[in-house]
Amino acid sequence: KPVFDWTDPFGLDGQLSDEERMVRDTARDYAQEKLLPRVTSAYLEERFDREIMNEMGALGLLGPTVPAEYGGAGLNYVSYGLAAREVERVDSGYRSAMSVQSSLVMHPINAYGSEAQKKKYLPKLATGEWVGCFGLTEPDAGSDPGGMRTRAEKVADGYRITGAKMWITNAPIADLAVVWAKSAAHDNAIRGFIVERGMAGLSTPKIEGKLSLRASITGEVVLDGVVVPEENLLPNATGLAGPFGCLNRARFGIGWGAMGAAEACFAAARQYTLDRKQFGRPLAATQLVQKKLADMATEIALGLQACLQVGRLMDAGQLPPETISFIKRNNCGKALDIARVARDMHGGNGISADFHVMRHAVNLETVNTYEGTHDIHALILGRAITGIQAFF
Ligand code: TGC
Ligand code: FAD
Repeated sequence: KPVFDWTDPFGLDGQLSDEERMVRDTARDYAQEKLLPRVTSAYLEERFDREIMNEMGALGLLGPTVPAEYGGAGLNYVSYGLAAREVERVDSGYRSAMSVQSSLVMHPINAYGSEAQKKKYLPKLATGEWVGCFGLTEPDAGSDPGGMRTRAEKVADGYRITGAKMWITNAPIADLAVVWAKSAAHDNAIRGFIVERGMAGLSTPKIEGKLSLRASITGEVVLDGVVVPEENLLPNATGLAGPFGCLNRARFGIGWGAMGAAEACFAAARQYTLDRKQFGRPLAATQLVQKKLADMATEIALGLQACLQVGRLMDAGQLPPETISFIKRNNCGKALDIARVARDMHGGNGISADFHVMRHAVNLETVNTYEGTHDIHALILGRAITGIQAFF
């Protein structure tokens, strides 16, 4: 008789290829052995350890879908999602660092860049020798990036960029930024530019005092008339479809990653309530606790199965972008609910950093917000379902 496995009720493992399992196991071993031991101090001290980028690079976790000729691992998107799940099982901030580098920096250079740009930047980004960031959001343009104010004007041999980007993951430690700006020389269309550290007029101040995602470094990207050479314009992306093409991939990884955080909280709540006795018996022997565990297991199993199907469609080139909103929205929202309930099930211990669940819960507040908020993805789906846009 088949045996129920609470860690994998739908047999996800059996639906993966040998290569996908190997990627997952490599990412899991790394995350558990190298990331988990340092996450609590990093979180409490609001610190991102720069060498993590080199460690991830050495394992092929940066730009895993980028072709090998540019330093990537040439893997499929299901493998990328499985790696995101394992890293976020430890901390959403570490997955953030990985997904920004992979989907928001390496992907646009690979998909929209010139041959010279690919050769110059991708190998160094793949090893983690260089760190990149992605500047789309501005102080007055978050959910509505089309309202951005950052401008590029044509000057001799290049473009002068003026504006400010806000809430940018990795910005303070980045060697380069992929910056999106309205370009006067291209009918005010949004274009992507590669801005390098050291260019005059560029600064990337750190945003201090975050109460969420504290093991990830976040900053501004201030562009005070930065002149970039013509060869730093991404030649093959015009309009919002450029940045959205990157967001599709990052949102896909977040769908998987949020489930990793949820799995960590579910496993912790299960073990805690089995071990903890009140009223003379384990908390797990109560009906209320068992219902909570059953709800968590259900949402995680459904969420992961959806991720796998979305990944299979993506790898087959048959995925409408709107479908990604299902897993970005639902998995982030459900992971946040699961983390909050897991925190509650730990009682007073639940607020201690030692038990990890509250860190996951407050991290997931950000994950539920960035890359399109929960409600923005509802509106993307609402538009796709009705044909009527309700953003304004
Ligand atoms: P809309 O009229 O819908 O579209 C404008 C153009 O873009 C195309 N497009 C897409 N292309 C590819 N993939 C998609 N998902 C696309 N969605 C739209 C569209 O076809 C059109 O192309 P064209 O050629 O006709 O011009 O644009 P809108 O202004 O009405 O957009 C509305 C909305 C709400 C969907 C959009 O603005 C949105 O998604 N807002 C959320 C913003 C967001 O997600 N920001 C993320 C910033 S990056 C970040 O958070 C990184 S955190 C990373 C980490 O640390 O892990
Ligand atoms: P707003 O757009 O002002 O939204 C505020 C609220 O209003 C939300 O609840 C939203 O759902 C709601 N709302 C907005 N419009 C509507 C509407 N039409 N109808 C109904 N409700 C609406 N951005 C980058 O470009 N690069 C990064 O690397 C990056 N990293 C980030 C890291 C962190 C830690 C954080 C917190 C953010 C990051 N972001 C990044 C920015 C992120 O993408 C934005 O915060 C997000 O898109 C929301 O924009 P906003 O904060 O301006 O909120």
